[in-house]
Amino acid sequence: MNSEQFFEKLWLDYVHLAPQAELVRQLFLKDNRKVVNDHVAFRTFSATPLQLDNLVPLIESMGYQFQADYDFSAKKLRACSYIHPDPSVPKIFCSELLTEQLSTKSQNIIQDYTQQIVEQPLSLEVFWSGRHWSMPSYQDYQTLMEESEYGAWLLALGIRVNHFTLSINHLKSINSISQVIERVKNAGFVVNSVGGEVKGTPSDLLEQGSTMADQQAFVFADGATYQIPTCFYEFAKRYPDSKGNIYQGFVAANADKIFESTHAKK
Ligand code: OOG
Ligand code: NI
Repeated sequence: MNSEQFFEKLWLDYVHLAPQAELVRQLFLKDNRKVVNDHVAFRTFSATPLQLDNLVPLIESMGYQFQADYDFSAKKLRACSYIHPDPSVPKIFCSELLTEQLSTKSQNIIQDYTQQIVEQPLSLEVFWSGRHWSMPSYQDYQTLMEESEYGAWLLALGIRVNHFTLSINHLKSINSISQVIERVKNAGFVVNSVGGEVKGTPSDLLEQGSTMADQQAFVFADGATYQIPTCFYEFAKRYPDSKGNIYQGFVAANADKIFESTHAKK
């Protein structure tokens, strides 16, 4: 599978869960020939057959190279980013919930489901495979949510892209992130305002913003249906470093807030 086919599969899975993504893309297709994506992101559970270290060889099999790792100790997450030698191929940001750091109660909930994962050789299809366990009960989802919104999201949604990221650098008619966010808000989408709508500054070499995730109805194990956050769209503008090279990395302080795009709207 080439990277174009890979990202097509990801996009189809993603827009199915977040119809807003196609609408947001259309907002920028009006006056741009195409919308280029900067990166996508995945989430997983540590200490399972789907742990980050087991996904890395698949990412590397597509030609990606390790870029950096990140720690989010308050959220009990770690993450790695990967960059492709072809600059037109989106970067990949992959995080995992450090389940061993959670309370016994949360660990037991996660274990009840992740023990259903069938251990098998992984292929690229894992990145749109969703849950490898039964739909949780709403009570387990909510109990886990109290300690980790990320954990609850992952328990309900499974392994799949949680956002694509529009590259503002590649837009023809708009070049500031605030203009991008205005257009998105004017079209009626809710924007993540954690720490301000724009995360990062030109001196961080990366400015980012995002929508709040779409909500979709899921039938929980107990038969009840609830609307829960699914996936969101991000916007990124990169700046050149002192040598004139456009910064390609991530900024942990920004990422920490972007994670909250799948939190329940307060
Ligand atoms: C990833 C959040 C971080 C970024 O660009 O810094 C991120 C996630 O929500 O899984 O996307
Ligand atoms: Ni992102």
